[in-house]
Amino acid sequence: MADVVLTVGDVPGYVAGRPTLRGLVDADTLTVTEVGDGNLNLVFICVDAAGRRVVLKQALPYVRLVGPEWPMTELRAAREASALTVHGALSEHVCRLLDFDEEHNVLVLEDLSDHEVFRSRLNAGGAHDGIVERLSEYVADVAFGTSFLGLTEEEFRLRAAAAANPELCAISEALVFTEPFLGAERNSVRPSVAPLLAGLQADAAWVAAALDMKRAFLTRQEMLVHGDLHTGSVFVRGSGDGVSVKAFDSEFACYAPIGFDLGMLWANLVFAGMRAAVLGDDARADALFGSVETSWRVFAARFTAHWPERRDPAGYPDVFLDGWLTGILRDCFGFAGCEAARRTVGLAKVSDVETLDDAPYTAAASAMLRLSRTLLVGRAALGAEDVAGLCRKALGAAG
Ligand code: SR1
Ligand code: MG
Repeated sequence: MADVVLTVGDVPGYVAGRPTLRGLVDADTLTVTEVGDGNLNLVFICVDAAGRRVVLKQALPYVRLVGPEWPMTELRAAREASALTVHGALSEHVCRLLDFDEEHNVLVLEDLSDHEVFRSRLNAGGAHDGIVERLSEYVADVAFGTSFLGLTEEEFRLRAAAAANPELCAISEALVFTEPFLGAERNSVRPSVAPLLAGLQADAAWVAAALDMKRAFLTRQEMLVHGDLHTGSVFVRGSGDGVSVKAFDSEFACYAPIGFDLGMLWANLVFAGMRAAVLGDDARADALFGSVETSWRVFAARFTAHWPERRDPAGYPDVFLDGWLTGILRDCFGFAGCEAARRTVGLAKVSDVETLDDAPYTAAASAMLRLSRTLLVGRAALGAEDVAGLCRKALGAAG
């Protein structure tokens, strides 16, 4: 069955032939639905007559969003399985991996059908309290646990080398750090935003700052990042104290700067805030803009709580932590600035803004581009408490 791409009809036979899946679901009574709406993979939800459920995710040999003309290694399934295992050991806020079939690049995952995708909830105006906090704890736990101070130095180097993910990182290098800034055929914005984009692409400070973040992404290995921690990569159920939060889709995982995941998340929270703002819900917009400051506060507190666990306490006195956190925050802003631009301009956009009518689209997309410049160029001088005001300023600025 090597090189087989599963279809809905194949799945019961596949499950029946896999001893590791016995007891999870009954292959003879399985109802299978393909639900993959992401950019890369096939995803099957499987339910048996007793109501037991699992999810199968298969990596295709190409990028689904584009088609077979963009081949892509199926090894990404193994890399995702590995990241889910490492992250799952460090945090409860991770989708559980039940089985991995290396031969066919199939992950078997816990079914989270009683959850919803965070972005879908945000677009519908739903609650976000408690979610940003848990995600920020997840990033802090994984950041410290996979860092050079959470592991021995030798283990750190071995883990970083084993997590190399060059093909998927090449997607990020192109789509997150290069194309929005230097221009590419795959870019697009509506005509109302084109002059602003052209002006930015002619702005050497903006372009150079993005390329500096690309250099950081390529050359600085600090933690095993999720690699694509936008609001479409998070399942949520409930809110506040009773919330369940599960990050999924970690096929872009690699060793990269700690600020990468938080920066991605922050930009996507701001996209949701911009949507609320241009639809006239100012209180919701301000709460979402303010969630960036909350995220930093929770992350920094949690990361600091891990500090006493570090290997070699004498070698790294407390003053080191202060400098490390300062650098992480600066990176967060830089990566958020890249994500703000690339999800507005590049191949993989966000429904928060793309589903808007022209007038609100223009306001939100323009604001994200202006904010991108502020975050990237000004990143060394910003504090997390500045972000909400900067979002408002980006919305208010004309032209
Ligand atoms: C070709 S894949 C496009 C994007 O989808 C994923 O979610 C990543 O964000 C990637 O950049
Ligand atoms: Mg994804």
